[in-house]
Amino acid sequence: MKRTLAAAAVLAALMPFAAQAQFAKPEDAIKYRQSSFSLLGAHFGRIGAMVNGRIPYDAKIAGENAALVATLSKLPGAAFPAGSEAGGTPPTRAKAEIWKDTAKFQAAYDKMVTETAKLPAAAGDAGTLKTAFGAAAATCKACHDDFRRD
Ligand code: ASC
Repeated sequence: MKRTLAAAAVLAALMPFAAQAQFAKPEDAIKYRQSSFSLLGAHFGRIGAMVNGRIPYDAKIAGENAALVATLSKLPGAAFPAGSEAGGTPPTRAKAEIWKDTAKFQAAYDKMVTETAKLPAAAGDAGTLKTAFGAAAATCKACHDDFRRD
């Protein structure tokens, strides 16, 4: 058991980009990324509601949601293995461009991770949070425009 764990730790350290190996089937990857985007959107949306005045600003709640967003943003990126594009089941809005221009997709994704990572530090001040939220939302939109079907 101990040896298995040690071997797993070594493998994990050596293969930081092997996360997609966790998906036995394309549909598992699709479900994983859709679930993580759904949670990401839910917590990002709570910050959005605050900075857009739909609910009162609360630094503690903003901070909690920002921390979740910063963590959740890191999840879906590893869940776009080849073969998980649209056309199979479950339905996905992922465009073929993701696999045609992987570098562009990765760069757009990385921008989102970078901007959402700034939210926790920004959450303590309503004005700062609004600016950081806007920058992060722009990275969401950029990726949706290029890589997600309507
Ligand atoms: C959100 C959310 C997104 C982004 C995007 C920004 O609140 O869930 O996906 O903002 O709509 O344009």
